[in-house]
Amino acid sequence: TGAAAIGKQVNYQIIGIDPGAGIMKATDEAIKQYDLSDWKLIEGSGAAMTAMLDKAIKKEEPIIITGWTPHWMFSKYDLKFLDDPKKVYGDAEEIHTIARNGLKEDQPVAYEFLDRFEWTSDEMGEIMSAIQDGKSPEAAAEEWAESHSDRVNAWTEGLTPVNGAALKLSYVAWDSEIASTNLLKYVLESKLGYKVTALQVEAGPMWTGVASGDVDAMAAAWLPLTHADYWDKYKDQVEDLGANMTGVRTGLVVPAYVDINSIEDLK
Ligand code: PBE
Repeated sequence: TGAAAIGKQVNYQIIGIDPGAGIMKATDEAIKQYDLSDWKLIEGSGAAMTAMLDKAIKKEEPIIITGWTPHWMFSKYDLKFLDDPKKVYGDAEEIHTIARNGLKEDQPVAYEFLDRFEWTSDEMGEIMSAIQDGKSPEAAAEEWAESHSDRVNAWTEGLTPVNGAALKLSYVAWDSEIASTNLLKYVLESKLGYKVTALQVEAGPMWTGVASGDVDAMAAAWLPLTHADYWDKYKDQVEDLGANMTGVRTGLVVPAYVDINSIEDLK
């Protein structure tokens, strides 16, 4: 392989995910800024993308995907981000927790817990890998919470459980968000007395749900860049509870055996 050959080998296709994901908009922008007009971004889903990645790696074929960390694929496979000298995929991204306006007054216990919640990529990675190894998301979240009670206690300390109040969270079926949302649901239910509905939706409805007040909160806002469009549109109708994780990253990702190192090499 090599810079000149890679386009032909992968049919000038970048394997994307669901169209509402911020990484898809960023990749459209990368195609413009790096002058990659021969290239096509293929829509699909996180699950379809990882299935194609697995297939390519088994055959040692080249593939280019839209990828991000934290993600279990980086522990399962030897992968690399392509350099992004123009910083189209941003720099220091964070995952924020976003609440509906009024949650603080209506559900102060859930609000305080969500406000305190923050963890690390490695911690999220433990839940993601357990799910990848065949555990249900619910069981993986429970097992993590029960074996990290020091962490869970720090988020719930001093909060008085409620008596079965309903709470709605929204999320997208990205592996990272499946892990975080199931953990929040487990802690809210088992430690704080809520009855939680976790609504799996597309990225747009995830944001509009919280903005309209139909949904109480979500923990899947990638900022400042990845979800900048959504943030700009809804920032006055939601409350940002700050980062629940720092040092996250998005970009174009290839198996380590693919012989290019920069998005510029796709030209
Ligand atoms: N992601 C994972 C999302 C945010 C979480 C990077 C695929 C995106 O909107 O691109």
